[in-house]
This record gives sequence, C-alpha cells and structure tokens, in this order.
Amino acid sequence: MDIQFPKKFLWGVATSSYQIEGAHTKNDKGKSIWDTFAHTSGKIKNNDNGDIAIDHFHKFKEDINLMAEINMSAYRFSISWTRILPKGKGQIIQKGIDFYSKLIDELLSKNIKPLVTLYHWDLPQSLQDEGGWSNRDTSKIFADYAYIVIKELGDRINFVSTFNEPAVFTIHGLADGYMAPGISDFDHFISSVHNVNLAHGLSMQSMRSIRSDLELGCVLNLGPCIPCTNNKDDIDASRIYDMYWNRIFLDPMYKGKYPKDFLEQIDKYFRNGDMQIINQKSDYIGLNHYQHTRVKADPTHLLKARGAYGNEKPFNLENVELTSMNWEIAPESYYKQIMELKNEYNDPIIYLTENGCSYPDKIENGKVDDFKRIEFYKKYLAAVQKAINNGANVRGYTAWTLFDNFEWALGFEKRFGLIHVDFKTLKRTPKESYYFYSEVIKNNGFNI
Ligand code: GBH
Repeated sequence: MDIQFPKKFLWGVATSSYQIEGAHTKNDKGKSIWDTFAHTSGKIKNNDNGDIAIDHFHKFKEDINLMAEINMSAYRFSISWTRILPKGKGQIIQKGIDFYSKLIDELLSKNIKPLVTLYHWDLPQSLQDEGGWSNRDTSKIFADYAYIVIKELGDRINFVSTFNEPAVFTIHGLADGYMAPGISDFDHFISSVHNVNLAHGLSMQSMRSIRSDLELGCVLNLGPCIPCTNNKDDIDASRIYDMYWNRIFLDPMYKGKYPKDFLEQIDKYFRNGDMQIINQKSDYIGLNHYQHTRVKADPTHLLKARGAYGNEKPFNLENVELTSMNWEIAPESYYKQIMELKNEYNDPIIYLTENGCSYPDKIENGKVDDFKRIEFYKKYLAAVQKAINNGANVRGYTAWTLFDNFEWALGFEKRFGLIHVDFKTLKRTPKESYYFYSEVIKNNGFNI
C-alpha cells in the first residue's frame, strides 16, 4: 500500500444526535434549543427541521449493521441531553437511557468501540430559558448530567468527549446568531465561553469520580487562519479570529491559560481557581477539521473578524474548485493543523474526530458514484499519514459522516454521507465512497 496506517488504528464514522435521531418527542424527550430554532420560521434552509431527521432512533440496528458490514472499529455519536433529562436537570427518563444502552450493546456486540460525545449543540431549552451557557450554574448542571451518563452507561464505555466544537456553537450561536439559540450579544458570548470551559473541567471531575480510568477529552474544530488580503485590517482580523476560533477553548483546556486579550475580556467573569477547574488532565485531543479559514475584517460583526459561513464563498478567492459547502480542498492545512497540535500542545494523543465533504450526490442506476468524495478522502488521509510519519500521535479517524443528514442551518440540502439517504422514504443506499472506505479499513491503507 502507498498509504499505510499504524496497527490498531481506529476507523469509523461520526454522527450527532439532532442530525440523525428524529423521534423528537418520543418518551417525553424534552426540547433542545435546536428543536426551538428549527421551528422558528426562516432560520433553516427550506424550513427543514430534525423532528424525524433520518429516524436513526428507530433504525439504529440496521444502521449499525451498515458499519459492521465494512468492519468499522469505532463509532462516534452524541447523546441527546434532553432524551435523558427533558429539562436538563431533575427528572430522569429511564427509556432515554435505555435507548443509548441498547445502542452501546449493539455496537459492542459488533466489536465497534463507542466514542461518546456528551454535547453536540443541543442544550435543553429549559436551561436556555435560564440564561443558557451565560449562566454559570449551567456548568454545574452539565457536570451532573455527565455524572448520570457515566453512572448509567459507564460500565460499557471508556471514551467520552465533553463538547463538540465549542467555538462553533458559541460563535455561531451567541455572537453572530446564525445557529441556535440565535443570540448576538458580546457579553452573552464571552461569559458562555468561560462557562463552557468550566463545564468541561467540572464534568471531567464528576465523571472521573465514578471511573478514574476513562479516556476523556474535548473535540475541537481547528484550522489555520489566513488573512484574505495583505491589507493590515485583514491581517489583524486573522489574528483576532484565530484567537476566537482556535484558542479560547484549546488553550485553557490543554495549556491551562487563556489568550491574554481574551482574559482581559472575561475579567469580570473569572474567579480565583477557575483555571484549575478547566485545566484537567486530558487523555486526548479530538480534532475536527474541514478546511482553513480565509478571514476578513468585518466591523459589523461582533468579533470584528470572520470567515465565510452559510453559503458564502471563501473571501477573495477565484477559480478554485470548491465542495458544495463552498469549502476549499486543502489537505496541507490538515497536515499543518495536526503538526501544530503535536509541536505546540505537548505531543498529545490525537483522534481525528471529523473530516469530510459535501457534494450533491444522486442515485443513478442504483448507484451513487461520488468519485469526488473518494478523491477528497484520499488526499486528506494522505495528509494524516504524512503527519503520522512525522511523529504525530494519531490513534484513529472517524469520517464525517455515515449518512446524509440534517446539516443544521442548511437543512437537508447538503450531503456529507458515505451512505445516501432519500429524505422522503429514508432509504439508505451506500455510495461508492462507502465501498472505498471499506477497502481502506480492510487494508489499513490504500493505493493512491
Ligand atoms: C461540524 O461542524 C459539525 O460537528 C457537524 O455537526 C457538521 O454537520 C459538520 O461539521 C459539517 O458541517 O453554518 O448553520 O450554515 C463544522 C462547522 C457547522 C460549518 C455547520 C458549516 C453549516 C451549517 N460547520 N455549518 S450553517
């Protein structure tokens, strides 16, 4: 094989609860901020919502079979907080716990390692009503939720991530308001950042109080920031955005310090001892990476700096092939990001918890020939292997994602899956990339 991976490398896929589960009111599941947001007219493309999503709640066995058929060794999924605690605290729904318990049993019976994420953006609406992440109490409540998860399921799971992409849900949810809960308020944003960091630390403590040997960490979406022009404004903006996008969670969690400028901004929320809580010993960094960001100065944005989002194209870039998200294909940035973690964050164990691309795939003659996705994966996996060859301690890769699903504010229009889903009938049809991935797993590598 041209591109070969280390022995025992984990291969799998990643998903998240709201994007696939559906069954939005089943067994008294409570509302999350995404239920509310998706039911607010005009927030989601085509006014789509995740009420049914791809009905993974009812189809999880057949879905796990699709993973097992190609011998995946890991599955990264998230737990819906309100399926277990409809109001985020207080009443516990046993049937909600049972769902995840059965899911985990099914995975283990097929030798697939469950990689659990506690929070993939679906904050209980009741907690949002009390201030959400801007309320310091939410951190403590999150730690209680984490405790319950480990108490109920911790006999069969080892690997837990506290948050998925805290920068994404705080910047887009609370600064530009593009995602749930749709708030745009600087104070709300920065206090939330600090409280999410605290929640990370407190939950690690509460989980470890039950099982000290859990593998714990956080999943962060990181990537190089590039100024979109050589103008001083954009160069400065790129530094600012790098701080918000890449450092305000990673640095306190993994280095025990906030970037200096940010510390000044949150001064009034910071209490003595907070950094000791946040900076728990971690077992790994989960890296989600899709692309680098071309940053521009934007005086109208709360953060004064931003990258493209929604359907925008990368700023100041012409004649470059983009995926259907308008994202660049830049595997060298993936390599760079992995090496930066190795070199500047103390050579951590790294799991590549998300990476993938969207294309407008169609079924033709019973087949989905998504050759562009296969090309994408080859390039990005070659970058991973290069990083491993240069000493990066990468232990596994979970592709985003198994199925076409609900892509947040962009609704069902974007298709990231290895498996095509007909959103009317919910029929699953493996794409050619699924068969490609099957070969990668079988050979623990591939030929270019
Ligand atoms: C990851 O986010 C997420 O973890 C995953 O849930 C998501 O489906 C995947 O990547 C692909 O996007 O900005 O509302 O217009 C990466 C950040 C968040 C950027 C969703 C693109 C598109 C919808 N992405 N966003 S929106």
